[in-house]
Amino acid sequence: MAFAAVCLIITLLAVPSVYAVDHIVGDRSGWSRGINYSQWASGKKFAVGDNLVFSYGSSDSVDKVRRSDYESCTAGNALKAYKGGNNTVPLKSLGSMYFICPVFGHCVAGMKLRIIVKAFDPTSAAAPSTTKDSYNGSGGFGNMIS
Ligand SMILES: [Cu+2]
Repeated sequence: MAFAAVCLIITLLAVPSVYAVDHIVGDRSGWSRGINYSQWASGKKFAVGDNLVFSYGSSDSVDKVRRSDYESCTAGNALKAYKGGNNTVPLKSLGSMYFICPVFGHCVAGMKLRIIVKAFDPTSAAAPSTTKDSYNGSGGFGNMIS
């Protein structure tokens, strides 16, 4: 009984790391001008334990900033500055995070990103709907479990 409880706890603790996601900012386009990062972020779920991965060229960088600096594209007050072309930013806490490229003119050209980090949700992460859907057309197995 106690052993089963320990196993359950270990499983629950292990789940978030298994499903932690590396979000490649901009996907194949990376961190660059002319991309709508609001649109990129809008279809995604950002959870505590995930990472943001910024990939960019030598003329760019990444600043984590306050909301007001994100909205006004004001560089120079970075909460944290990332350089080098490849940065992994762990999402450690709930709430909004704001990033801009501090190079003059780049933020207004689109290099600004806001994400909202939410609590890890095992039901959404562990049950990709496409897997479930694929059973539905093959003999009603999907109907039995739903
Ligand atoms: Cu830039």
